[in-house]
Amino acid sequence: MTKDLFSLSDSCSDAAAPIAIPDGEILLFASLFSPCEASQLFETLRQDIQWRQEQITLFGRVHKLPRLTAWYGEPNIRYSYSGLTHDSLPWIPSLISVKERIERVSGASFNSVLLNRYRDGADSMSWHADDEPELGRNPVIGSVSLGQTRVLQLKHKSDGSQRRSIPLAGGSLLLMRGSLQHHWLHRVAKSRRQMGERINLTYRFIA
Ligand SMILES: O=C(O)CCC(=O)C(=O)O
Ligand SMILES: [Mn+2]
Repeated sequence: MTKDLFSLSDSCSDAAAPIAIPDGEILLFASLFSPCEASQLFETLRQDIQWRQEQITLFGRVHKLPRLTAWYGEPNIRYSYSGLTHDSLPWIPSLISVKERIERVSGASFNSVLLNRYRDGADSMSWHADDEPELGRNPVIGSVSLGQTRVLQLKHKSDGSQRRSIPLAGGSLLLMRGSLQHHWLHRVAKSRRQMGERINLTYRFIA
């Protein structure tokens, strides 16, 4: 009986709920990390990651990116996002632990991670798809959230009636795969509500 209860709670943390969506696949592991693990990880990453305030130039004007970012992974991996190109910083143990956990439940392999730190509700990420050529045709993106719950919004590129909103709580893993990046855009919108800090990690495989 006790053993059954233990295996029940194990399978709970690894339990994935598919989100019904055409033209792509999304799986949500609502609590892949326990509240204790998630809050330890949040503090560790807040301290140990080399967070950067990037700037982008739009129509000749320089803007601060509305969040802090960092890029880690295996050596010699270059990645471009928001018009910025970076070499990865070397893995640190906490990032490797998370990578191994999500590789185990997803069956996918990752060699790099983009980190985003949303300091409050004014920080955001605008509509985009993770469709850079170096990610390959149907990339698997493993998105781990820590801290404040924020809503990931999705909209279909050609069918305006198709929209989804997925609250991403601390400790969750969202897996995006199949043709999703081809057909859908996603964003984290600003919020006027009082919001605490959130860290999101998107693990990727760069060819
Ligand atoms: O913060 C999030 O949940 C989304 C992050 C994201 O879309 C990205 O890093 O490409
Ligand atoms: Mn994205």
